[in-house]
Amino acid sequence: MEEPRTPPTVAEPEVAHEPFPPQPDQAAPEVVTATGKPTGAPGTARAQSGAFLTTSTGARLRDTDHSLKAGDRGPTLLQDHHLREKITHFDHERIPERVVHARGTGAHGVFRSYGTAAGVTAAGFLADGVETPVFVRFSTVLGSRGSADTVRDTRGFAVKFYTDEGTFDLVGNNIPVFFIQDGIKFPDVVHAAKPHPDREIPQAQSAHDTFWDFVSLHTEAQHHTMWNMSDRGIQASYRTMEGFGVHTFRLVDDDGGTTLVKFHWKPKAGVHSLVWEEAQLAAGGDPDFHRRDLADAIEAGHLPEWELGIQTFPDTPEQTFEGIDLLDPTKLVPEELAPVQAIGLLTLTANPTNFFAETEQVAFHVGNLVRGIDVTNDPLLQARLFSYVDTQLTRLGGPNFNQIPVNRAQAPVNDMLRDGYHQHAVHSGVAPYRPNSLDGGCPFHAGAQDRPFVEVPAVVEESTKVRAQARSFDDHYTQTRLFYRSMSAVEMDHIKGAYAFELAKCYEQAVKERQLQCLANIDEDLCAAVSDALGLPAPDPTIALEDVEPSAALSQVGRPFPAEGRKVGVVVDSRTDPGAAAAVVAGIEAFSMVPFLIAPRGGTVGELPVDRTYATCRSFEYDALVVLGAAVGDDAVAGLDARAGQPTTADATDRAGAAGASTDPRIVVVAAEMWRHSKTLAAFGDLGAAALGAAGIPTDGAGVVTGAEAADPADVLGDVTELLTLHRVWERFAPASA
Ligand code: HDE
Repeated sequence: MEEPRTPPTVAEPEVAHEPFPPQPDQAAPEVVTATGKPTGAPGTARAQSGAFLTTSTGARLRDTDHSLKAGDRGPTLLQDHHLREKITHFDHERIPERVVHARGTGAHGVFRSYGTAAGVTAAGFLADGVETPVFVRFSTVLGSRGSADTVRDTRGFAVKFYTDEGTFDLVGNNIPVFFIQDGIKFPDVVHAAKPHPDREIPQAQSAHDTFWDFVSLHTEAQHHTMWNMSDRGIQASYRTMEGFGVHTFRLVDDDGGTTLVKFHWKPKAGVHSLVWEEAQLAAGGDPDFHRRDLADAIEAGHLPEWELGIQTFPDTPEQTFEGIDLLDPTKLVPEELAPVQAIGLLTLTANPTNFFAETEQVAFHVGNLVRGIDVTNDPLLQARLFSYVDTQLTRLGGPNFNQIPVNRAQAPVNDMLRDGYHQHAVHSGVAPYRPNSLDGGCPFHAGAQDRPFVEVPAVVEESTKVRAQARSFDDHYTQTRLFYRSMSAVEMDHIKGAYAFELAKCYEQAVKERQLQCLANIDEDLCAAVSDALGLPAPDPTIALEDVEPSAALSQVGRPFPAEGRKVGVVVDSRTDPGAAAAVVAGIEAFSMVPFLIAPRGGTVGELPVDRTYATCRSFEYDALVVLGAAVGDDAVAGLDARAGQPTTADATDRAGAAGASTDPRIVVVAAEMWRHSKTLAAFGDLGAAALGAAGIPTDGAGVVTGAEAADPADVLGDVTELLTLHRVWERFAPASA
């Protein structure tokens, strides 16, 4: 039996006991056998047990700190089997990281179907009210496993539904279109986007020559690249990120009727991004920013939610909708033309118990389909159907990766696949072939009444074997322009800045000029702004620019979203009344947001634990900042904190404790950055206002809220909450494109 968790003690614990159970916010996949049979065992049944250190075969060990030697100063003996086992296992702890999407984070959850798709699909898990356990992995694409979370990149959004009719994986991204139209180019685009092969730089970013060389030569990549250069490339958190299945899929109903669909994930918390400077600061200040945010939110009970939605299209022989080729993965269908219909709710409910066992070893596959959901001929999807199984063979070391706990189906499995490395199933019977008589004919083919997976018969028209693609794939610019023209003025400015930054990081003049030509074919104003920033002439378009109807759904700005779960820093100093600090913290919690108490040094303020000190707080962590006072902390001057800029002039008598003491330079930096990043700021009393003033922030500025009494903070916090529903104080950006 596991021992209940007790708090750590300073002295080394000496009373032997069983391992602690996982933390309350953690879960593990249901314990099923390697062939999907429920065992009824608790989630910890797979964990280690016993109070004593053992070898991997269970022999108890007396000492693991000293190797076996010929005398205490002598050489180590080859016979030390414990040393050799320990070192050998350690030597092989790493497995190859994913060739793309190496950096990721995962969570367990549940998907509850609304039943609204039941008319178009036979999928059992999409029937009304059905609840299905899921595992979700979010990722960046380009960076190595240890790279920073907030780099400019596409994000993966992969969901494994453990349905009782087999596992369905929806392996999507946060951008609804892709770089390339044919999977055969995937190695090429990834080679171009990964670090240069000679020096292996830059890590986890697209701001380099090979990337821009590729996307300017393969102009089908321009649409996806435009999304990358927009705020979508630097999402604020995984919780506030949309997801897309990208390809068109085919839903099949019980009568064999088919509907083409595109899948969408819509975050309940809204769609929000960082600004570029925040992304850069976070990449250094907290490379785990998104990973931490997700895990903290789940632990705090602010469970992230997304609605799954579908856009539906008639399954016509042309497979187009309103002139848009549904098989071209570089095209989206504007929501104004085909609204997204909600079909269920995903809630992330628990963090993994062990990162490697679950998040690292999870293996998604676009071919993990269930009855009622099938693929189309999208040439990108077709290549993926091969790649995802193939890549696991080396990454997870053999063909039995679906027997790893997180990958096990939670439906009965009888697959006739046998043996191979790391076989966990103890197969009974002698006849893994069909038909057989020796095992009584088992396994049997499922009949129509047994709810089998159905490949809908589809006409393959008489055709010629060619290496080619449909002419309808040739327009690379109209939707790129559509996206750009759908942005708000501020978002357009961010896009211009992103292109200017990335291209300025390229060394090759030809690459910059070629990409400017692409921009000329997208939008004149965008091209002019980026050309100007690069000090290059703006080229003329080589094609006629189409008039496009902007799609409001593509912009992230303008719609209010709930403020629940947003993060609010609360700055106090040694003069702050602990009761007032407690009232503000409680008030933030009452608005369902997450307070971070920031004090000059660690410990407690009254009863409240300090979450961040002046030395550890950073602006990018908070959506809003509430200041009660920020007198210079004792350690600020002597340490000449690197964030302080100029050394403060405060002397010892002007430090914390003295009324009217100067403002701590670290809080000045935090507040000034948050002002620059158009975040909400609030101050209580003269001391709070003085601190904002020290950061050059006008207390009557847009998105600045002030109150007299921190002990009665409800009005101020109500205003802060209201402002946070729009995410940023957008009017503080002065858009050049207005
Ligand atoms: Fe992937 N992709 N991909 N991809 N992809 C992988 O599978 C591949 C594509 C996506 O969290 C790999 O297990 C090819 C589109 C996600 O574990 C690999 C092509 C979309 C993840 C692979 C694509 C994706 C992957 C690497 C072009 C969005 C992370 C390791 C034909 C719809 C899943 C692995 C996770 C991972 C191949 C294009 C999404 C090599 C060949 C389009 C979210 O199999």
